Amino acid sequence: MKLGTLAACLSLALGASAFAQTTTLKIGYATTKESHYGVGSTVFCDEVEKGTQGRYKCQHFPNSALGGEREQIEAVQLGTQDLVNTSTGPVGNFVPEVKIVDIPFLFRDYDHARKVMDGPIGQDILAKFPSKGIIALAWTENGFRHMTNSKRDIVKPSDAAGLKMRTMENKVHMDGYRTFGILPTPMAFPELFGALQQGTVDGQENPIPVILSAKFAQVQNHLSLTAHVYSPALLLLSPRVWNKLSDADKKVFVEAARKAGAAQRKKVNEDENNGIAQLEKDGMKVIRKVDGAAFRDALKPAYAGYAKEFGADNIKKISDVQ
Ligand code: EAX
Repeated sequence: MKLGTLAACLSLALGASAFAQTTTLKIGYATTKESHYGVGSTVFCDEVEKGTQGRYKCQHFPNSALGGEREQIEAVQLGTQDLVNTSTGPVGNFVPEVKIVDIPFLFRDYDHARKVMDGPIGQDILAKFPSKGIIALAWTENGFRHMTNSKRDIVKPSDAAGLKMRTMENKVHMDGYRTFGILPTPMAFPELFGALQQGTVDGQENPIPVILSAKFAQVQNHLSLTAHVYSPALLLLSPRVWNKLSDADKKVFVEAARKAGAAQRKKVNEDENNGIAQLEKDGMKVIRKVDGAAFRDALKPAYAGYAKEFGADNIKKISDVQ
């Protein structure tokens, strides 16, 4: 064997191992590593590491360590952060096509919501991201949102009326919640616990997995299972990373994100099934029988606005999914 050939063989053999670089990706999310976001993110990272033979791995930044969701999305867009597993809360400000899935009482239940996200409507929304400088790998999940507060039981909208409630920085939510009589106060999630503790706001609304992992029972004693809006989530990747991936690696990332979404949804289910009893033990009074019809009824004026903004036919297309 000629020396040159030998060298070529050697570098080929070594190229896959010793000379292969490991890229560490920064992934951020709002809640703990044990929470639904942590579970989904861990599955994503494990699958990517396995599927790229260790060429890519992650460093986790749970508990909003890299900032609020809006800041993290901006960082992903800029490329200073690689990944964020985020609710859609602030996403509509970046990709307006997302806003339609933030409409209150749009989804009947988890089956309906997941079917829409996984079907053509949800997948078409994911396809809108690249033109805004963000890669949406897959839908994950935050869950149906419920109201908590420190003042009183909420059974119907008139009970919620006058309460100062922290909302996400999301106009679709705020427009809807105003019809319940709530005074919406938009705020980034990292500031929320302190605001509840200090009484800057009376209440907030979030899915059970967030209420649990953020330990809101320490600062809120009323929980109403209003399920007034589905809160989808997304695994977003910086184009700076995406554009460097081979086609095979791109497939690995997308497949890993789908598995992450499935695992995250499973954790949401578990928390919905077991978490409410836990919150009761932690001292919350739970209102299970909420007057859903009254909330839907109150929302009607907001729906007129939604129909104007998003098209009544587009909303109907989502409601009609069986
Ligand atoms: O994504 O901001 C919120 O209330 C979100 O639901 C939470 O941070 C998880």
